[in-house]
Amino acid sequence: MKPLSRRDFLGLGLAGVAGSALYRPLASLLGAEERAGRKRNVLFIPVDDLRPSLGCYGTSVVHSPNLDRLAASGTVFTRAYCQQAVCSPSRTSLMTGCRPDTTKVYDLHTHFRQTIPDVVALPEQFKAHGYHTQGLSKVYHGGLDDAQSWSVPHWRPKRPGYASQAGRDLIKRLYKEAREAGKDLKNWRNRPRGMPWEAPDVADNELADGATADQAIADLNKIKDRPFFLAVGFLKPHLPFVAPKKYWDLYDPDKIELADNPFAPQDAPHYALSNWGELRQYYGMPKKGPVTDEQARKLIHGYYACTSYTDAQIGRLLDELERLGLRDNTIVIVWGDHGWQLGDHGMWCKHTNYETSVWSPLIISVPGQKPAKCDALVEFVDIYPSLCELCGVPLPETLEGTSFAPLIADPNRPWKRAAFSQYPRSIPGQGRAMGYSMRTDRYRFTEWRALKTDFREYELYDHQVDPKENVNIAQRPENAELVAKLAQQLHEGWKAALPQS
Ligand SMILES: [Ca+2]
Repeated sequence: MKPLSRRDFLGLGLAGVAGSALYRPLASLLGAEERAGRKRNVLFIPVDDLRPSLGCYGTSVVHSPNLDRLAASGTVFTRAYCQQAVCSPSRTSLMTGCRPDTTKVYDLHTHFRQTIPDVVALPEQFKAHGYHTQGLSKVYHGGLDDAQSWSVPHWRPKRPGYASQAGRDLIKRLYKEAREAGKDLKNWRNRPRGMPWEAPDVADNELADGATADQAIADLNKIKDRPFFLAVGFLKPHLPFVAPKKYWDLYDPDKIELADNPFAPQDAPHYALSNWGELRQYYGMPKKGPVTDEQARKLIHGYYACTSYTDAQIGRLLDELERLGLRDNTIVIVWGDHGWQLGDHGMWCKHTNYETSVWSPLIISVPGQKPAKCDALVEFVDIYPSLCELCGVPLPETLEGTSFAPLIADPNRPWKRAAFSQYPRSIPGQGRAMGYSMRTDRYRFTEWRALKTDFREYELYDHQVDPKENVNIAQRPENAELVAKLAQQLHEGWKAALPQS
């Protein structure tokens, strides 16, 4: 393995000064067109709630041929972590290049323009450096778009959430009942939810993501002759699991396997788990207690069907890039905004610090690169500087991530010592708290820290023997020294975990 020299490391920060000597280590990644001075395009694809259950991540039961073919031409990051496992905090961190303790966006209603108004968001930085930037569907969290990021107004698909008559009738009835009960439906928390799944026999573009792919294809044809940063967000596999029937038919319901650890991790603090209230809001889901095995099987089936539906839409974009002759000058990056519990630890949805919530898919394909799987620890906050570096766009000084471009050239080089995530919680008797979590090569270590008291509690999982995080070993006397060491590393934070020379 080639060590990362101090000079290389400095180069990561300065590489945006395109043409500087420090950019040379990555020249092997540049194609003839870039060397001739043509800017690379970026096709930027966020997928809502996509966990790394994909063929290219070794989950052969899931049909993801298009993401697999993208992976076969690029780098699959097998250990990429989001900074907070819920839509807006994760996306805000990624899009601003700052961590949640800097963005102060820990929830679904705070906009980063309220907390860090002057930050230059990723598309905005590209826009300021000669790119046409355009956003379709969910890029920032719904309702929290950032107009100054885009060269033209953001576009949103207009399709109903349900496509079957029964599904539409149900949601209509639930809204009517809520209105009659005097609920304030302007507050999204009060809005009724319909069925958690549906398999309508409709064309792809009768649902939102198919319509988004149509729009993206039309826009690619309009913008193909100028440098572009096109962000195309897909909504599935976010709940409700509504996908055209043909994607459900890819899976045999009798062969759907349930999680083999439907229990809380042994000796874990009870508040570390989520009560998956997001799923419980849907029609027919239990208000408390577990779902039935039959419901679990249907949920997993629906999640996979929605994954395949989005995979097919991404395939259409890749085909169009090829057809337009853009593939050899366009970086394609796909990321899921966080993981998802599919019954793991008896939980559903995200909202935790466990591996199942923070471990997320990240695939990038850079023209001319050597395809690879990369096991280095990378963070979503690294995406901003990486895309800048790969496109010769300068890096703002506010960024809190590190460009992983060197890993695309050399996937085995030494890299970060840890990846960091966090999640706020209320702890009974202690009030508001933050769980700070760190993934090292071997361990997941989490410190739960009350914000107004001295309360601290720890979780420690040894991935070498317990990759599913089933047993918390933080309280074992023989691990006291290890816990102290990891706590110290956690407190030293991300700056101390950067690649060393
Ligand atoms: Ca999400």
